Amino acid sequence: MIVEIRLPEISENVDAGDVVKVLVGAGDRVEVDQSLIELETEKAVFEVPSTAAGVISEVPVKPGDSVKVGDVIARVDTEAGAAVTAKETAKQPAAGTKTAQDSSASGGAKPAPAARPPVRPEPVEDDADAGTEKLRGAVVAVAQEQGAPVPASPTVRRLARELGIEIHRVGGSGPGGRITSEDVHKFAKSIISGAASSTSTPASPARSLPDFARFGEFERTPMSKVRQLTSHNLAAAWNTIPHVTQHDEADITSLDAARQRYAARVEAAGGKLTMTSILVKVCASALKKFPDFNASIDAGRNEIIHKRYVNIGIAVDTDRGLLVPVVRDADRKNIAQLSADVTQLADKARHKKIMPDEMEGGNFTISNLGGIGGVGFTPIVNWPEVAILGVSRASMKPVYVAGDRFEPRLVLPLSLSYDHRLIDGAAAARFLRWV
Ligand code: CAO
Repeated sequence: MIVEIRLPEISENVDAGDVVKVLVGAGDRVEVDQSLIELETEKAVFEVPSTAAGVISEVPVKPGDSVKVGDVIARVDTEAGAAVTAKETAKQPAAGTKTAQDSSASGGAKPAPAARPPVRPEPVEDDADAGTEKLRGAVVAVAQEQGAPVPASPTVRRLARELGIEIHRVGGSGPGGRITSEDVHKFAKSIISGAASSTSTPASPARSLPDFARFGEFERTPMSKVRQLTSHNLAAAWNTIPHVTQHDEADITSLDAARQRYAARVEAAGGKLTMTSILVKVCASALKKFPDFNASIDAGRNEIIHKRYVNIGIAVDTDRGLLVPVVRDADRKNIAQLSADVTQLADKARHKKIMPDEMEGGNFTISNLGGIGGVGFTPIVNWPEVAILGVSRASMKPVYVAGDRFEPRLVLPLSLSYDHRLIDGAAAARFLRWV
């Protein structure tokens, strides 16, 4: 039986992407969950897994192709291999089975999300819809991590774009702060009447560039979608959040000795005991003690959202750029579990195995550049979070202890950037002293 693997729903506002790489070819044997293609959307780059096992009979896409939700990205012959463990959904109809999606596709229209569940050709062990949901939540999450998300439908976003309005600036009056067309129109009127400025905070102001050819040779390279989004979101965060960075130092001499003492034990549990994982533990406690750091601002409603869970994002340097996977429930895990989480998440991020939903829902971020070097930096708050801890390289320093004595101590530089709308300088200094 030939099973068509279609691009699952990705997220509310993302319905297409570009194929970056094709990871399988005709004749390859694939298992369920094995990656088929690498896809780049405007939110993230990730691998799309197979939902059926068997032998690839055809891959109708190639790098550079634009694919839409519902498009076939591979055909798998589930009978060509011995053990077949297909887990199919309406999105992968059995041969000869017509689904609502087929009909709409043959009519040239975009498959409607509503067509998702109706046909299950075979009993399923696992739920591929769950995978779809995972992917969908995930990409939304990446957007959130990177500062993009506003609750608005594509139509409302389009309207805002057409009117030249930065949608982040529009307050939502709908349920849960959702932005309606009326909100956008009201905002447009307030601009006309002078009550608000138009596009506000352009992420990348379109200033004309000099003619570089006058000065020497150069080449132009297209920005990847992830880089475009990172650029947009960091600029948006920088332009909308009043940032202050508090610097401090921590004497980690005894802590580092303990780290080395327990390293082997933690390694046996599957993780690497590093300053990052120790800081996740410390910051999880700090976030419980200082709840304003575990919060978000809902500017449209003049409310502060205090979260009762503690999820901490870890900035990971990858060859695709900066990714921020999230350690969940960091306050409920011991140091060995946290070390395993950090090791696994960083590894997945570097090897393109991280799913978008593993990068969503962070409340606070740690960015450790100490493995590379440096004495301090000013990280940008990862909206909608309100604080981020930058960590630089620990070094031996002469520290004054008592009398006329100085001792060589291992000192770790810490830089806490925070959203001054919610956090006052004194609170930041206390938080960092506590850490
Ligand atoms: N001071 C001194 N040494 C440090 C250190 C610090 N602050 N942090 C890490 N190190 C050391 C580690 O102990 C390790 O040493 P050994 O190899 O001798 O064991 C080495 O540097 C490499 O550490 P690591 O990178 O393997 O592990 P980690 O848990 O400390 O860091 C991660 C994990 C994912 C945070 C890191 O690899 C990374 O990607 N950092 C870059 C983050 C980034 O790009 N931030 C900028 C974002 S913009 O704000």
